[in-house]
Amino acid sequence: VIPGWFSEISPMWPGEAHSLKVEKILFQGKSEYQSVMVFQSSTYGKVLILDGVIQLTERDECAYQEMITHLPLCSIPNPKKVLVIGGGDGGVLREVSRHSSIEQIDICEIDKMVVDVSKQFFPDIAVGYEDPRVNLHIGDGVAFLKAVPEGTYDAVIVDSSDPVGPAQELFEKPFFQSVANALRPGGVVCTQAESIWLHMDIIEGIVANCRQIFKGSVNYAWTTVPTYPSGVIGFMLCSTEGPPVDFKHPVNPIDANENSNKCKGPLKFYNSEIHTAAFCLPSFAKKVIESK
Ligand code: AAT
Repeated sequence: VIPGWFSEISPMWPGEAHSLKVEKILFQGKSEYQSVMVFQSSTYGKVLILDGVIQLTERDECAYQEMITHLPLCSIPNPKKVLVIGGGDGGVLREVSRHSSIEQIDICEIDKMVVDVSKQFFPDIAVGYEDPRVNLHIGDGVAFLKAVPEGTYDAVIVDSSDPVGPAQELFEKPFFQSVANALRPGGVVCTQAESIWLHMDIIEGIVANCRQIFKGSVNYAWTTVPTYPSGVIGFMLCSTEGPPVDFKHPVNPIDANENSNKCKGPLKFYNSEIHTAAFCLPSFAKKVIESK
């Protein structure tokens, strides 16, 4: 541990730890579920940490929040009802709200402290809560989904932390089954699905479960996020049986200018070219994911 630096040390990425220089610690707290910290870094803006793991930085959050949101929502025509699991910071809400077809945005975040801390320290991210279409539920995403009537949502976005701690069940088969039930025929899900450099074993398990549960398409995409472990993170994108979804060719493109306004600012990362490119996999990952 280097004095004055934050190092992200975890058994989930043994033998390596990305570090950021700390200018000032702004918040430290302990919720019912996890430890919560916010600090000002020298080069990535403010940083949100849960249980010692980086959830977002102001500088690179766009690469994650825009991709986890627009990969699913630009892949289907006219999305109207969306559910976000996790994502208490509000960044995914900010991105969902760029889509004018959306009528209802439900979010289920387990930890109210994440919501409060985001509103206090990350106004450009928590701006997502200002959209009147948003309904916030504080609770466990697993329980919330079990109670959702069949066929409710066009899209479910699972912006979850890593599978140790409160998010563990969000990576398990029964959870994916509840997601499938909550979606309309031809509805889509996009879940945080870890790094091809670090977690091929976890990804293999997710892909195997999803191929059994989602009878439409099952795809893996990825993006670069410099402050996430190994600098990349992936997404599992699946559709339920029904109108076919070709994730690689977005049918509902989002116009960067049309969707920028004073509060939200323009898209910084996502465009239709990077959408299609995100599904190209390195050979080692392609081999494992396509064989499942
Ligand atoms: N958008 C920032 C990135 C995140 S946040 C993940 C969120 O999921 C956290 O706010 C956490 O409190 C919430 N969460 C965890 N478990 C549950 C649950 N069971 N139900 C609802 N919400 C939950 C993800 C960062 C990825 C980090 C990669 N190393």
